[in-house]
Amino acid sequence: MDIFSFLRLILQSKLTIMRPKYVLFVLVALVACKKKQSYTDQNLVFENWRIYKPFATAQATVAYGEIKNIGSQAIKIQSIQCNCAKSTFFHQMIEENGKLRMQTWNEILLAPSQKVILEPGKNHVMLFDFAETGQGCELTIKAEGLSQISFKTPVIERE
Ligand SMILES: [Cu+2]
Repeated sequence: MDIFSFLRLILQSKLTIMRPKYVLFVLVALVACKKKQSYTDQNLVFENWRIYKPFATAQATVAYGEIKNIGSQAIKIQSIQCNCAKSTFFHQMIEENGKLRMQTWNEILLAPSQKVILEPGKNHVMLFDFAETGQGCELTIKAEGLSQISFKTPVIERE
């Protein structure tokens, strides 16, 4: 069933009072499903990863996304690399004397079902000497006891 016949079905349904809310809910859900990319490898799920292009004068930039452990054992993530950057680090925002500063996160320990979220203004991936290769950019994650994980990551223009 395509989106339009699905919407028509809802509009023709007898849920008269709920109808506008329901249609809106379905539309929001459809948009959300389309937007969220996901990559799974060896009990790790990577969702919504994206790299931002550096600002014109800068060579350092950031990437954000989520990592979830869907296995039954803890996973220790040891490093992240990017084929489009000379060096890449997980950075944690920590508060010190009332000031926020970045600190390298040497390892991320994820308990079963635990998720780490890297997002603007908070924890992030820092990419130094970023340059696109024309082949696209990939992030590569190393975790203890797992084989290396790589996935293509979209590069987004700054607004
Ligand atoms: Cu940073």
